[in-house]
Amino acid sequence: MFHRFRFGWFYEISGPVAGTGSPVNIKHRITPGKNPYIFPMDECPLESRAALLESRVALPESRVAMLQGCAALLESRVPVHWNRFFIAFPIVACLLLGACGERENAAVQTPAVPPNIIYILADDLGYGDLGCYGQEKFNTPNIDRLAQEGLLFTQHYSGSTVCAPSRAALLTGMHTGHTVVRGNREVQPEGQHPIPDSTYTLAEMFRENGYATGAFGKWGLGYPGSEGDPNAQGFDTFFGYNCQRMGHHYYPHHLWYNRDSIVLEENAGKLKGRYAPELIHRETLNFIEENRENPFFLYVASIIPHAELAAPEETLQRFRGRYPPEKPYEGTDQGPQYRKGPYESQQKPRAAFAAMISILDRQVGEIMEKVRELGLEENTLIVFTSDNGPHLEGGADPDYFDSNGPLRGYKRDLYEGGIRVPMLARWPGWIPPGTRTDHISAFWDVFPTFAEILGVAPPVEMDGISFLPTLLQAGDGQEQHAYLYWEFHEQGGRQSVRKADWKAVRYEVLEHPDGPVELYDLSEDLGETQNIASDHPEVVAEMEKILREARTPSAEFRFGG
Ligand SMILES: [Ca+2]
Ligand SMILES: [Ca+2]
Repeated sequence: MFHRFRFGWFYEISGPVAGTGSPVNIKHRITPGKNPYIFPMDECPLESRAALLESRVALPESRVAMLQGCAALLESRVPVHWNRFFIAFPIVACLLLGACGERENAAVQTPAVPPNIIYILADDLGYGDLGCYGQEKFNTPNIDRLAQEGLLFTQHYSGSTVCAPSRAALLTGMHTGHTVVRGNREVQPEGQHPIPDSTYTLAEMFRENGYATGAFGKWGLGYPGSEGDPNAQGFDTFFGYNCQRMGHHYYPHHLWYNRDSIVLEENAGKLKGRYAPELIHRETLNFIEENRENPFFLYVASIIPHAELAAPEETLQRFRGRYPPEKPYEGTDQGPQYRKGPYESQQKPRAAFAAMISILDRQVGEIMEKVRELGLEENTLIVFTSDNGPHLEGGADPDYFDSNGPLRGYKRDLYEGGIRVPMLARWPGWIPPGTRTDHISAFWDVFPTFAEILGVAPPVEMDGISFLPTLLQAGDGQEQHAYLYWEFHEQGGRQSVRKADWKAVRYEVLEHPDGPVELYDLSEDLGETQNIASDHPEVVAEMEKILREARTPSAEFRFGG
């Protein structure tokens, strides 16, 4: 007789193993949802000697009973295999009983112990800005190591071509035709338009499943204290810039720790004593350290390499003179707007850009090292990506660095260069090292992917499709998108759709909602150089239909009045 339990909490049990007297001390994180733990409770005496030592919450009766059963089971087993038993049993039971939930793809196995997830998001890092994606003017050895030890995506897309909507797509699992925040919308004096309380976020899912949740870096989805601020949307801990406009400044006058404004005296006035990315990074490492014993979701939203282009002198000097001729950038170095949005001057923008990426690369290396040092490597999925294509601001010279690689366009474009981004995923033992995939995926797929890893079904409908089968290289179980859709409300309004290898782009949407559509065949023309719309009227008609139907109207972000 089998009993089934569904839960998701961390606990620790210890006690002597029956027949041997050897002590066991087991830290075990119960997998929630999909992989139900099934124990032959009838065989387990409830008066187990094992004790529940630690739990993150007060456990209901049923869970205590389960834990006792679980501990009793331990006592009745040969000690050496207990860990294998715990890892293998749920998967086997899941397959035997068809208990993997409603997912069609029941073949994908996930670990019994829920992994930590570290999602590192660079800001405006282009498809060509990493060594493993072809960058030749500077090196990114640590980030490249994620590729060597994991999986490289060649066709991953950001949520949008600018910050806020891209992150909204990430955190809601919805593309910009459905998600609430579809553009950068400022709120004065500090912050952006909030995602509503009713929005179910990725962080809320993790928290509901017993994870510690931390966001470090740049937020941009709700001004401090609003219903959209990180603490209101599922993050236990936030440290960094609430406001993405304030994130233009690498020596800010203050940062936010949850809802407290932290004044940085070292940066008072025009002082540059504290480079914020380093301060935020230190807190990021602390978060990993503090949560070593329990599952955590860590969202590292770096502000690098977004403008302003600024790096501490000791790093900058390593790159100074390497990229002549430098064209100095003249910014705002005083006055009422100083450090309130406009970028500061930079004499060596190319060197500064390369220096900043070297800082990001080192920080990624230190995160990997921290995970290794704490023995969490095999139980931690690390994802690295960027929120949109390379920018042209603050003196940046993306053509010089070939920051968009073979793609057309930059940040704010809906050509590939604005939205196709690097993505790397490392998870030792689960993701085969040194692999690549051409699977077409986007930010709104991340939520359902992580949900599948947790074995839960989020309570809201999403546009995303889990790419877990691709991550685990689980045969042909990967479902494909019918299409991907983006809309962008600045610069006259823009829309685009990708369907298989077809790419349609429409600009000037605000003035001409039914204006002409450009059509490209990415299999032949990755750089989107030949508009072949006139050769394929039937494809154009199909794409126009998608551009009409992929979106719901938004009061905040309108097209065509
Ligand atoms: Ca960005
Ligand atoms: Ca919410």
